[in-house]
Amino acid sequence: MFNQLADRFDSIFRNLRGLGKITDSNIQQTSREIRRVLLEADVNFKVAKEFVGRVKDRAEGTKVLKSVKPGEQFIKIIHDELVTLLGKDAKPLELGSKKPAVILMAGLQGAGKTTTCGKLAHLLKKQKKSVLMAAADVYRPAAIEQLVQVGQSVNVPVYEQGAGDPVVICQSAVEEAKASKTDVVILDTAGRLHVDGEMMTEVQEIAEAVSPDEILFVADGMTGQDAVNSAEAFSAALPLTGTILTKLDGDARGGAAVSITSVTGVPIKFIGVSEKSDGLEPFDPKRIVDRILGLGDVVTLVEKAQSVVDEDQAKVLEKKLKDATFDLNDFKDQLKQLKQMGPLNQIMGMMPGMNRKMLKGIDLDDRQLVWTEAIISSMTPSERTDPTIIDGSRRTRISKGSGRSVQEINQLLKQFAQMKKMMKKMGKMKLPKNLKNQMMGLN
Ligand SMILES: Nc1nc2c(ncn2[C@@H]2O[C@H](COP(=O)(O)OP(=O)(O)OP(=O)(O)O)[C@@H](O)[C@H]2O)c(=O)[nH]1
Ligand SMILES: [Mg+2]
Repeated sequence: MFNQLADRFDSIFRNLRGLGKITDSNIQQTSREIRRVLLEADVNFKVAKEFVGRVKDRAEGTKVLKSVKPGEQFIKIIHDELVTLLGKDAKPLELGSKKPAVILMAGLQGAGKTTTCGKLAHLLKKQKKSVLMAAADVYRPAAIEQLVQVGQSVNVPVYEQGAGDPVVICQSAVEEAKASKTDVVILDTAGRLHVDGEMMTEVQEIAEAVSPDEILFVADGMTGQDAVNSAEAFSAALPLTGTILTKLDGDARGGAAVSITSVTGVPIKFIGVSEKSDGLEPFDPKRIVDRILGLGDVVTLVEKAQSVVDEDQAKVLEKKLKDATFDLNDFKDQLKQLKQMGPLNQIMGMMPGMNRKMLKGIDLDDRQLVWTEAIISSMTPSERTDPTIIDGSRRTRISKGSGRSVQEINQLLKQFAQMKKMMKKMGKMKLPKNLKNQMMGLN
């Protein structure tokens, strides 16, 4: 997600970091580059132009400051403006106090409404809320069946009347939820190929009939500017409370995500990042910008780390790191924990200071974790404790024992050395101690 934007900003920032002072000419040059990067990512033309204008104004206005490194100051300006562009603060669902809360989903055909109903239901259930979904897409024969299946996969009931009147179906679903004291009703409506009058009228009628707490516009993030255009049409017809951009796991260039809030004034509340029921992430502008700008999504990483790291084990590890007795046994354990956190590329990419370029040198094939375990298991205890004693003949023996090539064993030993180095480096980073420890899996 946003890989292209991330790579391009990475190179702009590399130039900026070296700047001893900010001059008119480097403001001009950087502005031109940013504009090009945004347009290439399919960001709305007007949005890109205004963005660059604001960055330029601020950069010119802060030329005199001497206390911060000029280049970094410039980077901070770009960072802040991008956060503002994406909506500044995370906007969670607002479900009000009445029961049931009603969520209406609207959007074009194939945008991901039905899938997203299931994802939202899954999320709400995790928050201990009871959920009912209603099948108000009565036009496509398979639509009801699809929602029923989605419901089964997340263990949420589906209200349906077959091919009835969508407005009546929604009203009845809300009544049913009221009777059964259900917390939230999610209404899955029909999509059309293009924004058309009839469809708008129907969804408006539904909105009037059930006065939803949330009217969420679901847009296919892969469609770039089209998503922005249809969002404009929908927000003119309905009092939208939020947007959900789907399919950002694909090769979406990010343009829709960057433009949609400022064009429509409607905040992005969630993004869809997989087809699965847990593939929905709250949209937090600050986090996304940190990801795009390669500053590392520390918060996400910390959360992931927290969910898998065993505390007692971590304490032992902390001591070992302090005493410099961290060895290949611990390395094996660490790799196991990394494996639990998700694909390695993704995890490493979230670490501050670890941009994609740095990762290119390191092989992050997930299968390698299994092989690595095999190699370490073929070592003697003293070899694991002190890998420096592993000479040529020991390497040959380990290779035979593990069924992996000597070259791979060399690579592993190199990787281990790299990891030790990385930990040392992280130890020196200027981050709050508890945060740093969490990133290193220490608490
Ligand atoms: N990769 C990926 N696929 C998604 C995501 N969200 C939805 N999809 C896929 O997009 C396709 C369409 O999704 P639906 O949920 O059926 O879309 P819809 O808006 O309900 O479509 P209609 O009911 O025809 O209007 C399905 O194949 C989904 O699996 C996502 O976040 N990532
Ligand atoms: Mg659908």
